[in-house]
Amino acid sequence: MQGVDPAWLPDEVFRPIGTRRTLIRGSGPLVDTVHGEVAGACDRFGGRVERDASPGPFDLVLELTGADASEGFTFERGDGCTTVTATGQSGLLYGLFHVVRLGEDAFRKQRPRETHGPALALRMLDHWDNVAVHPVMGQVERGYAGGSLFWQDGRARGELLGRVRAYGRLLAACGINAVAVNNVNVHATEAHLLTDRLGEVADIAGALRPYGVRTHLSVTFAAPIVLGGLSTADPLDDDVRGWWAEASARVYEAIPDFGGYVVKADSEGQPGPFAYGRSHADGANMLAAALEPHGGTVHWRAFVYNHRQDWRDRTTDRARAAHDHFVPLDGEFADNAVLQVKHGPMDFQVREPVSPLIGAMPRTRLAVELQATQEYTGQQRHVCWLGPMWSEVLRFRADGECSVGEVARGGLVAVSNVGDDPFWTGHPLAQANLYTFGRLAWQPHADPHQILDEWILLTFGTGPAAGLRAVLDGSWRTYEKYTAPLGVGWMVQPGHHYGPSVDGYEYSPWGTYHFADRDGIGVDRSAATGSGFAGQYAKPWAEMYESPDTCPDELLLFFHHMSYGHMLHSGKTVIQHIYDTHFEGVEEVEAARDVWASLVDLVDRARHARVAERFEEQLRSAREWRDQVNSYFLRKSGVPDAHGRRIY
Ligand code: GCW
Repeated sequence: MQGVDPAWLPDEVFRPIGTRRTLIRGSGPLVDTVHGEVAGACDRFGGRVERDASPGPFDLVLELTGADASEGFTFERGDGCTTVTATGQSGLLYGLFHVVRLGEDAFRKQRPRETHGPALALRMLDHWDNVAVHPVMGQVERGYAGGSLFWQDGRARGELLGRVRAYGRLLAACGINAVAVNNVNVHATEAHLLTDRLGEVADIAGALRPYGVRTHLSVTFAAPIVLGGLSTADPLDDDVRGWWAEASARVYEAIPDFGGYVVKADSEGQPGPFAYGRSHADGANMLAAALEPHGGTVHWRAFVYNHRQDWRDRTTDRARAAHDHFVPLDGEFADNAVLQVKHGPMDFQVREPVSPLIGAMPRTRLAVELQATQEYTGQQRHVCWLGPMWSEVLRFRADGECSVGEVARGGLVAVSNVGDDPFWTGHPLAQANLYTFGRLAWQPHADPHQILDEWILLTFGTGPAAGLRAVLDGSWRTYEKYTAPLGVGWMVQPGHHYGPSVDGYEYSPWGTYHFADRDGIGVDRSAATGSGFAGQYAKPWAEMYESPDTCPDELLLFFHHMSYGHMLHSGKTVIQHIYDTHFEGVEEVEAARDVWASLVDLVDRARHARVAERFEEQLRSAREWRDQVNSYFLRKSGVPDAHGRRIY
């Protein structure tokens, strides 16, 4: 696309294929896509592609050997020929992108047959995109990459769907196979996508389909009322059930491979089953029943908590809410209902423990939701590569035995960080988060650093690779250092969530407090003396988090209220840790900015300039964080910095 960053698919990565002779065997729309990719590469680089029974020899054979829905493929190299086989069309497409990632290596040495396939069947991005620009949230809620990729001027991007197709291509190349195209907060205009504006959703689905990406839709629980004119949305009411069944049948007439619904119910003001005295299983199962005849799935979000809490009320702990609401419903959800759980118990802070709900619903299909859009991690003005955080989450032994990556049978979901920005993600380096998400969803136990290397080499080539690694690798920990300390979270400006405000959420109704006073800081969530949240975990974790002696430093203030003089496992006091990390964090941003500046001749101009400009803002903001946080705690505690540095 003219003027659009090719991201991890610059033409150059197709050179090894485009200079060779390829045979493609099999037929179907995705095989055509594979053919189109290879033919395009050959046009650019002078190679040749044939279909079906052409005489050889060939350097690469891509062969469809079946007609199933499998996404896996085999890869091998022998007798001077590289062969990819797949029994399903999308498997062939993923096999092609595997060859692209390997580059020249795919054609070098002999390789015995390897089998590849995704660990998780559903690898999905949720777009919080509105069709109409929302007066407060803008077009993309928590979006930092311009307007929506799907919706423009109040409609689906008609002739611009080429951009959507290009997006589908990028997603396929990192293994993502599903997209929800609108915000989970479903406003009045967007509610109609389910019915009279379905054609627009079908257009988007049509643009994504050639790359094996299925379309999902966020729907409002109140749809039977707001769209159907019924007087109730009670999930046990026959008319309501009938309405959903008919609406869903029409969706499948328009979009035969439609993925299903995403629902945010009884959450932050969205309607839900509580209004009718029904449970969330009743609500989810009603939608599951409507989708079931067509093979669809409902993704029901577990983000249910009291957002009108009185800050004086110390008996309510928001961290407990999802577990309290949903664990009693384990086993009640239909097979095609997936409970979608945020990875942490609060809300995408830079550091949270893994949600205890994830290990506590063995009889429910769970999907785990991550946030690629950097709402609380620098809003794509700061470099913050989230791979290590996500990897820690996915490897965490949720129930004491199985990892989150294994427990998430319903899939892995990320809130998208993409918009209509020419670099896709606002900050060009935030593309690494999107790519890493896709690859981790394919293989949750993959080494995130290898994934980062892969992204760097595809996107930038070898020249600036070492510099990019230096800039990105530790960037999440750097961000953590200069923002809220030791897992306590939240010290952000209310509303937009950018920049520091230590007490911004301290006296608010959102259930997000740090309780700092002159003696100490943190939230007592122990079972013995606090909210009892620590007791929601499976055995080894419940015990570990219960005591400050065994709680890991980085989560200490999430679980305990500690004095400033408390000695951490690191050998520093809480207060000295706060000072030190805030000074270090800013120094690390300065160093990263300098590394980036040194890459000026190795990175294309526009991209280099965009990142350089964002680094100035990151540095300004990091200094603001450092000085506000350090000054706040010096004033509260009266304890001076051991190194006598400047605090205001
Ligand atoms: O993190 C919060 C965001 C809201 C979002 C909500 C959710 C879509 O601040 O903007 O609403 O989470 O996940 O539903």
